[in-house]
Amino acid sequence: MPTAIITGITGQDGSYLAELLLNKGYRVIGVARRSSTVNYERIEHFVDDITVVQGDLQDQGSLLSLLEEYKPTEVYNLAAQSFVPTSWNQPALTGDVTALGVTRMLEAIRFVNSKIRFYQASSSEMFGKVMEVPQSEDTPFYPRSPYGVAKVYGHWITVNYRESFDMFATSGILFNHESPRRGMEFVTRKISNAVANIKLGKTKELRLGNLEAQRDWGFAGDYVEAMWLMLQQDHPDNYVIGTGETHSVREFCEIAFAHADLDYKEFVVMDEKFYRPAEVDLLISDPSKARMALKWEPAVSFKELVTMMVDSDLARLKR
Ligand code: NAP
Ligand code: G4F
Repeated sequence: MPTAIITGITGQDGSYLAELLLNKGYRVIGVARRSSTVNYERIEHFVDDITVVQGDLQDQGSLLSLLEEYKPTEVYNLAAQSFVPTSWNQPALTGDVTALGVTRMLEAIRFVNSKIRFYQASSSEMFGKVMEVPQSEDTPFYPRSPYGVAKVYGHWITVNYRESFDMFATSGILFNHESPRRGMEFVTRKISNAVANIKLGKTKELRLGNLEAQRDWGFAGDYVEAMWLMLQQDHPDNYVIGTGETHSVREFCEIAFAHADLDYKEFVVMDEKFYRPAEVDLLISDPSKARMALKWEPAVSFKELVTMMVDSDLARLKR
């Protein structure tokens, strides 16, 4: 039975990836950092089928112990300070977890067993002020937030350990992916949750920042399949994962509100508080390498994603 360690098990992607690996017959070890209250909402429906252990990307010793004890064949490093606006408020913490945390995990692998296959959760935020459209594995990076800068470090240290120590260290450059399990502060979930609240008469408005920002949004459940496929290849590499389509925040609002028979113009209020010091205006992927090499295709369309999220929040609030 192959064993996989997933950091960030309590997050959106950690929960979908664990489900995928369980279905494939893996023993799954999920790493969660210690907190005073347990936050297992996303994994509680299968928590008895995995082993959850304490560990923290800021603590080298905890990572070494984990690898020594559980002897994984694959490590998926999904843990990060992943919310872009917070990275301006806590830039040093973001660098410590999201950048240096990658080095700590790579060092742990190098010391314990350099044959362990490693996946790094890199991000389209690295493209930032985009140097070309669409963005591929060869597009130069121009990050626009401390988070993006930290992810560029995480990407290059992964490539560096691959080249320096011949390690199977792969970087997945994933464009935005969403789901009903997305954190409430990210724009897609903020919108779907607001639509459900407005529809049920619990709130009257939704305050948002830049409605013209464009993202290449896919479904998280499709994207974790790509992570797994990357670690099944003969050689480590870098892969861009996205849909190849882009949509604005405004379009997301239009579809989400219309799905609940509402007109977004009556409820959405623009609020400067949600504007960023520097914005990423346009992200759109060129996932042709993943299509060819991994035979990976997203299954859920943009419209299906939006309506799935609204339906899920409506059902949750009705319960
Ligand atoms: P998420 O829901 O925010 O989950 C992040 C996870 O990291 C949580 O489990 C969190 O634990 C954990 N974590 C934070 N700091 C930690 C630390 N010091 N030590 C150990 N664990 C820590 O993020 P996601 O959307 O699932 O994304 C997964 C990864 O993909 C992240 O690295 C993200 O930056 C990257 N990524 C995401 C997207 C996207 O669109 N979702 C796109 C590209 C790349 P708590 O629950 O305790 O906070
Ligand atoms: O949903 P967002 O906060 O996601 P963002 O910044 O693109 O980051 C997410 O995707 C990255 C991949 O590219 C990941 F690496 C990262 O970890 C995270 O998962 O914002 C999307 C867009 C931005 O342009 C933002 O300015 O929506 C715009 N926006 C407009 N109003 C808003 C709001 N974003 C948020 N969070 N809240 C608003 O009220």
